[in-house]
Amino acid sequence: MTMPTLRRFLTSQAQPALDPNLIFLLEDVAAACRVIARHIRDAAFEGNRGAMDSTNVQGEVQKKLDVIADREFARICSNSPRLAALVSEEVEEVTWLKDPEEGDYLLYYDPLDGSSNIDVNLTVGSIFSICQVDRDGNREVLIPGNRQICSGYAAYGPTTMLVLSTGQGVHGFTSERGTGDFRLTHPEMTIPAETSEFAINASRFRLWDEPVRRYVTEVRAGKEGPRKRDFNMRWTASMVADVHRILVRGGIFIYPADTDNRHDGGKLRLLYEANPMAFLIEQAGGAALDGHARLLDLQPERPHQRVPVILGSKDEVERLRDYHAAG
Ligand code: AHM
Ligand code: MG
Repeated sequence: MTMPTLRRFLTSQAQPALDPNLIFLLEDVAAACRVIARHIRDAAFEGNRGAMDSTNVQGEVQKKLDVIADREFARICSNSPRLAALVSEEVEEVTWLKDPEEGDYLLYYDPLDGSSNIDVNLTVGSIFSICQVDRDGNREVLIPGNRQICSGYAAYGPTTMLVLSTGQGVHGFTSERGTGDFRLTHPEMTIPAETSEFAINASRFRLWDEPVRRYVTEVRAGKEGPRKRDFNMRWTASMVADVHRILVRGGIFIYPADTDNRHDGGKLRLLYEANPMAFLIEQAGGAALDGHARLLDLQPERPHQRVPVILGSKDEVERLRDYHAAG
């Protein structure tokens, strides 16, 4: 069976054809992810386990690998000929590499998502999103997710995978041992509309609003409850791993606003966590909302803005939307 490499896929299978400078940028993102995978694998030998003394822009304790992953993303992708700016979870200010007239693309990324899982050797990932620069020459990065031209993630698990969409479906690539090349192993990933699996940090039950409590109470009641079937629960505390599972076998992922995080807007960040994942989920036939509105239609107000996130199999996401609408 032939499994095209990422380069072959991007250069010959995308219809309409992709801009070569976008392909160069995606190849740089893939290279950064390969390098980050190596840093994660060898962290124990290179003194890179554990936390830094510093906190990041969000006031969160940074792991050494958060800082390394951020540095590698910036170092490798800054070479891309038409990349104008970087927006990273780990960096407060937007990094402008060029004047908007001299670049075409904006790259948003969470260099190492789920970093609480690094030291326990569970799957972590990198998430990225690409938008086009403002044609009027403005230094603007607050662009709604419906204008993303590409998004994806790398999952650093038992295998290193890169899953992406350029608006023509969702495709998964696995890094081959030896060359490290990403090869197309999961073409046309789609999410079934129906599911019996949910993902939420259930320890926060007491903090949730009524619609989320109602939904979770009903699915937990299983066959004997109003849903009349048993549901399974999974929560890895690594959004990449949870979203990857949903792209492979369906499910719903919920990180709602609650009484503890509402003053921040929620937990997950809009530009480099919610939007790229929402783009993938919709491209795979699922739905992605903040409870009421489509995530991709939200107008960002700040680079590090947080939002509630509900995404995955359409029927379940819409059911939870209806519970929110009912109050
Ligand atoms: P991070 O970017 O600081 O790693 O935070 C994002 C992560 C997501 O990967 C995951 O879904 C969530 O935070 C886990 O939250 P919790 O610790 O409440 O389980
Ligand atoms: Mg993150």
